[in-house]
Amino acid sequence: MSRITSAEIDSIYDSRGRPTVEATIVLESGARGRAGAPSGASTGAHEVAAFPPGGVPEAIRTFRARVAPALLGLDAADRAAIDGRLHELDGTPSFGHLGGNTATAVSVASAIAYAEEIGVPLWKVLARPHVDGRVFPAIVGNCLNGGRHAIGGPDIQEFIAFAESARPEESVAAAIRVHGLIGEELHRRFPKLALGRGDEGGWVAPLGNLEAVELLTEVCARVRDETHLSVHPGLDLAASEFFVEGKYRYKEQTLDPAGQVGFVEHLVDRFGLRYLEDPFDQEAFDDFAALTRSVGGRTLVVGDDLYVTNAERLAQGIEQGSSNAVLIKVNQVGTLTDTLRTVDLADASGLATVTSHRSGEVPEGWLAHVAVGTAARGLKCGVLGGERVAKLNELLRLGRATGR
Ligand code: 2PG
Ligand code: MG
Repeated sequence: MSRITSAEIDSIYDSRGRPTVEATIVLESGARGRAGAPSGASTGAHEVAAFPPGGVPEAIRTFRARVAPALLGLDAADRAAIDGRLHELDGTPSFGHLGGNTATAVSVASAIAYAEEIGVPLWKVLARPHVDGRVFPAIVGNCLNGGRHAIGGPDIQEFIAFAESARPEESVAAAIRVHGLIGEELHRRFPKLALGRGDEGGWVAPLGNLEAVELLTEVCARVRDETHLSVHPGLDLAASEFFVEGKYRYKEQTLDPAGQVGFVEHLVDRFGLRYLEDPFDQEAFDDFAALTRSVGGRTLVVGDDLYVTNAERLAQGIEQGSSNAVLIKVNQVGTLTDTLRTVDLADASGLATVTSHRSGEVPEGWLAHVAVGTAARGLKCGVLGGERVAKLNELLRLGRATGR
């Protein structure tokens, strides 16, 4: 038995310089796992709370007083027992007492410790029954930032290169190439401007929404020609962020929900988008369904704030036909057990899963193992910045381990 002999939590910083937590779990054998939890900016209304009301200090106090003693002696092989204990100790539906980030850090650190103890890579410990670790996700690489992740950029939050290859070396290189060429093009267009990068390492430039999609689309076509890979444009609109009093309020236009459906359909047709995340408000299951009916055969329609990795919300989306894909973020729902339950439901219903980072990240690579262990259709982890590259590099290592 892989008994937990020590459980600790401490404060670290995320890539935005905000405090978060990391957990260290040690087993009887001496095997140890450490994991930090990320934080979002455009958080969904139905996500679990990242921290209790008193923030990281309260999360740490509560952990030391009540959680650590209750984890000692548990078997790290029994994920359900560890994650179940976290829920019991929390006692709220939203990790309001312990904090979802504590739950994520402990859940992941325990899995890492167990993987080390039995001498296998983390992805194998997480692997769903049908997964052999040889299917690699497309890179969902955020190249231009807007919305809450950028100051002075477009309203749309993320302009994404969706790069596919059976070999991660190729898909990662293609996404990085798109990012680099967009930078070159921006320098050419704005020679006097000091360009910046947003929270997720994508460029920030004074572009309108359509100008930005146009630029992304041109560059994806260039990289497609160069590499002969499938490299297509995608967007995360994070539309809940600019849905105010029943209308989608862009700088250039204001649309009612029917207008927004039409606008997004137009974007898919005009730019050949292959990836479309959160094009509507987080409660708009019906509008998602209308869009999935019309363009779902040509593009991934992905629910992020809509589902918040929550199996009950996903079940509603499946019933209504709201999307053909779901974004998977561990700390939206708390534990790996909750996360994998949502993945299993998506798999059973034929929906694609896309494993995702948060805008405030930690420089760790475990997310790549979640993607490979669940045979995710995509890994959304940004393109540049140490905390993003950590995940891409880990994916490369996993690819090399299988000869890809
Ligand atoms: C999103 C994410 C990550 P945040 O909306 O998909 O890109 O942003 O972590 O701020 O919720
Ligand atoms: Mg999103």
